[in-house]
Amino acid sequence: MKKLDLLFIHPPRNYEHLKANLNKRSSFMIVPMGLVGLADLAEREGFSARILNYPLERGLDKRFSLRAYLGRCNPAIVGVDLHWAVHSAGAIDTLRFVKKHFPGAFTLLGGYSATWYAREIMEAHDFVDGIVQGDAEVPIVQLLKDRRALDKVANLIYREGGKVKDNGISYVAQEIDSPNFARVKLIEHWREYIETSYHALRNPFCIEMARGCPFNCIFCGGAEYCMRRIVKRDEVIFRSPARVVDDIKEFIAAGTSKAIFFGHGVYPATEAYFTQINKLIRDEGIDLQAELEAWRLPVSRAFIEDFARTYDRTRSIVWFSPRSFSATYRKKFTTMFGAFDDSLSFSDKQLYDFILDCQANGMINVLFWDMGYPHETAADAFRNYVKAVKVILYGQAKKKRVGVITEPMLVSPGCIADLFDTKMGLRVRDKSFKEQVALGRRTAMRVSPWDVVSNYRTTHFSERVLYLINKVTWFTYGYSFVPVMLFH
Ligand code: B12
Ligand code: SF4
Repeated sequence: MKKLDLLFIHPPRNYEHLKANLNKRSSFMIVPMGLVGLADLAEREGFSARILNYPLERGLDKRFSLRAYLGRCNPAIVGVDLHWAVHSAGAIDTLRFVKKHFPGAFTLLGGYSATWYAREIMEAHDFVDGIVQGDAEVPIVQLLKDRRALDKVANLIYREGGKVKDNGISYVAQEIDSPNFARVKLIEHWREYIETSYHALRNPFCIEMARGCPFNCIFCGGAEYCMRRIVKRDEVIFRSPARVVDDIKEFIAAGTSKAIFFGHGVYPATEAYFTQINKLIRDEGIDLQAELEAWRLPVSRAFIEDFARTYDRTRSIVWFSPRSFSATYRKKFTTMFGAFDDSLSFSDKQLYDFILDCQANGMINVLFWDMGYPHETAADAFRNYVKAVKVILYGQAKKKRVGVITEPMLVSPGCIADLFDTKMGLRVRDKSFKEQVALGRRTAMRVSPWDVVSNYRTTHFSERVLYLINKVTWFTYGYSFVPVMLFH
């Protein structure tokens, strides 16, 4: 049988609780968007490539056998994504299984979390042959072309003569126009993937637009400061608007969905970029529902109007994370950490203007509120909660579509809160890969509020208290979505 050159497997979060999570958001079945680009590049270089989404396959067929699938396609390289740390247990168990039954396959990991934990993983798990650290476009092609010259593969950490060798990170993508990130047909059961992501998980297909972020939100592993350390990226790069629209057109042409999620946010410096994309979408007459996150305020009224007239306004969503609705806490945070992280340095007026502009243009707003910020006291949390309730009640009285959500935070590996936790009044658990795997196995992590998980405490709130507040407040927020669904 002809060998498949490259098989990517998107792993489940864990195998222990997979059955309870199938077809739910907590199955974590979204595939890293870069993976489609890698499979596309491999094909264009003349190699055969597929993406298998394990949690999706199990959701479609409870008796799905990975062993039988691997037997059929006989892959030379099996790459498992460990982009999100929540997949630590599932990713490592998948590769262990692959090596056990198909010892001839080259077992590979990649993604942010695999990069952060690369040495620990290589030293503890001899069934992992290599990890591509950081961006993988050039390394994956090099690996496909010659597996006898591993020392020449950029960004690879691998084994030689029983020793771990690290080539270091020399490749950081400077252009991402050439890959095609929307060739969804490279994913097994791609139609079902798009439909399940959208309907069951509420996650429209994510469109790749950029690499990196210019901001330093303290809980984010993809912040500028962290990107420099983890993947050696020191500047944000963007795809050209025309290539973004090419991908959107290719995605729509697949015929399964007309909904997308923009993979980069809007903030003052990206308004012009999005405006160019919007114009191309209008010029092409593409009928599209879009979801966009505002990464910083203000977002100008002109931009919101432009966005609303480009996309299906009744179903498009503009997201924003105020983090705290309490202006008092925001000021406190900004005084302490604002020189570094300015995410809380907006005024109530900017927040309300933003919501009212989106509402005046008929769109839905979803606002994320986080719990357990540094030095947030019970009084801060109470003010935060009362203000959130006011926003909900105001929206309902005026028949506005504003939903408010909170979920407990998991500290991302290598983020600022992880690196400097004790200096910031936090105490983070699960810092090593071993602990991430154990955390992954411990809980079913069903959707809030039934099974919430956090991995840190603050000076004012224990993990237990964060957990309880989340359970209690969740119902208020759940209720905020009633008008979002009712008022059209
Ligand atoms: C857009 C985005 C999303 C989108 C879409 C993501 C998608 N389909 O890729 C949505 C909203 C769906 C999302 C969801 C989640 N996200 Co998110 N997301 C982002 C964001 C803002 C940008 C990601 C990005 O630009 N990627 C760039 C693309 C091109 O890279 P890529 O897909 O990773 O692929 C490249 C490499 O990583 C590598 N690679 C990836 N996989 C593999 C596998 C192999 C074998 C190889 C060789 C290489 C390789 O090669 C690719 C090409 O170079 C980042 C923040 C940031 N600034 O980065 C957070 C971020 C990545 N997300 C994060 C998290 C935690 C999540 C969730 C777990 C949140 C949750 N609790 O639900 C979920 C997971 C969903 C799931 N598995 O089902 C964290 C990850 C931290 C960590 N180390 O674990 C980040 C860093 C934000 C944060 N708060 O810290 N996310
Ligand atoms: S959370 Fe902050 S740092 Fe992370 S991607 Fe969003 S805006 Fe950038």
